[in-house]
Amino acid sequence: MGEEALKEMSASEDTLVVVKPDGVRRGLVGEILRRFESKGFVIKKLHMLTMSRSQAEEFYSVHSAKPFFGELVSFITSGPVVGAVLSGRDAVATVRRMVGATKSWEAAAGTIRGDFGLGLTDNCIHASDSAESFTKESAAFFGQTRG
Ligand code: 3AN
Repeated sequence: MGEEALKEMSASEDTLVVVKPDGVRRGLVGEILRRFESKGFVIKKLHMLTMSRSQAEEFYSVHSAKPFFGELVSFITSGPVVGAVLSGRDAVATVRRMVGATKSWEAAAGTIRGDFGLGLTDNCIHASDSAESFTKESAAFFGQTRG
């Protein structure tokens, strides 16, 4: 295998996105996943579920000391969500750029948050911010599900 091909392989990583309850309620699951597939990411896992309170607390544990933690947990448990493990080049950073800024009203046009909402807690989608967060969050999200 050539040096370029090896470099290409090592640049591939996994990240987790979760379409939040507002995104699911508004029928945006297909549009959001389409953007990632069109970009070239491969969906390695896909699962719809409604998080329990304890699952949400584990999922958002890095934010447990934040003043908005309660709001975050209430919102993410308010309805079904769709989680996907996406695999591809520089996935964590590239997916975060496609997701856009946390405050949807400030997010750039062309990003998911920039195109589909005005919310803060209800900002359509969550995406892991590091490889370490991906490991923790996907364990919390997928738990014992197979595959
Ligand atoms: P991001 O999702 O862009 O990584 P974080 O990690 O800063 O944003 O925050 C996690 C989630 O917490 C956000 N997606 C958003 O839903 C919520 N959040 C962030 N800041 C606030 C805030 N000041 N008030 C309420 N919710 C917030």
